[in-house]
Amino acid sequence: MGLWEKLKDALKKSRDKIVKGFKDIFKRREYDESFWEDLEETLILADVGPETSERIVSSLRKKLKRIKTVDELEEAIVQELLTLLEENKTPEEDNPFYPLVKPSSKPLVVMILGVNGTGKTSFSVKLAKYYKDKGLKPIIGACDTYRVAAIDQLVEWSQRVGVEVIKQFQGADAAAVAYDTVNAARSRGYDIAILDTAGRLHTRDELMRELKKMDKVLKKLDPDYPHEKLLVLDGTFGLNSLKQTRMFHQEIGTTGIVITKLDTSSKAGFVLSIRDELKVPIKFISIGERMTDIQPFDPEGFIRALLARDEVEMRTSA
Ligand SMILES: Nc1nc2c(ncn2[C@@H]2O[C@H](COP(=O)(O)OP(=O)(O)OP(=O)(O)O)[C@@H](O)[C@H]2O)c(=O)[nH]1
Ligand SMILES: [Mg+2]
Repeated sequence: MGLWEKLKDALKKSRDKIVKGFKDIFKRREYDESFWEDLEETLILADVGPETSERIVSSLRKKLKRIKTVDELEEAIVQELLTLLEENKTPEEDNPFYPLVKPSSKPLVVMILGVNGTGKTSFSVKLAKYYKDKGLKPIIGACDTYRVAAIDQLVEWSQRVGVEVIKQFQGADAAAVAYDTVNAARSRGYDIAILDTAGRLHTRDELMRELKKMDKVLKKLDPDYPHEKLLVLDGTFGLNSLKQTRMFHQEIGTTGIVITKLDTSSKAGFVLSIRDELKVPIKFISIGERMTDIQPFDPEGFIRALLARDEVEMRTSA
């Protein structure tokens, strides 16, 4: 299966929800008030969020005078949604780390953040495998020292894809593990250091303190560290992720978003709101449990896969 088929397959649940509403809308002959209401409702039902949905609809209304056919309408919707996801449209040819930034010197230091269970550890390993397959040398730091099983789980998954892990004992200082990992990466010529962090400590404040400390300790090695702070969001939560997103964004800062579990989510529409809300680019999506199930986020592919109507449906509705 190619990337496009895999993506289309993964977004099936979300697509079913959104396309059902669109099918009725596309049959309309008149763009009257109820048409716009139904379009807005379809977007809201697909978890796009009320504010973003309203913005999309009001912008489309202004442009509609020029739309004559259903195909034109559909294309206008695609274009409208794309403007919301403007960032990282074209791969940068000279950046082997794309869609992450290219560091001025090796290694690229990446902190993986997010609340518990969103998929941070599996994403860390998937990311390492992704770059390893591209010929780069990744190393992972086991900075979730809080849970007993966390280190073992990371080590086991990493062994499966042949990536080295830097670890200490359970209860060790997470910032010290981060420091060790990046130091090892520097002295041994690794291209990318991925730091898997805890999603939960005794309290939320403690978690934020730990992550801030890690950030500070890394900056002592190099003020540019960490180059990326990727916030991992569970795609099955949909709009409910917004609150935690804001919290991490305000307290720690984020350079990019990762959305996981899109294969089991029916709420992929929330991706549009997240981008609209935070103005932070979505960099990767995860669409399955296998270690190869990640893709750099491609806005156009994503929108088209989300809205794709089957050939048969297109013919019968025409
Ligand atoms: N279907 C599916 N499952 C996923 C995906 N990403 C992660 N998972 C599963 O989600 C569960 C939690 O993943 P972890 O990587 O352990 O999440 P975490 O954020 O590290 O969790 P904590 O360390 O407890 O905070 C695991 O069973 C993963 O296999 C995905 O894209 N699709
Ligand atoms: Mg974990």
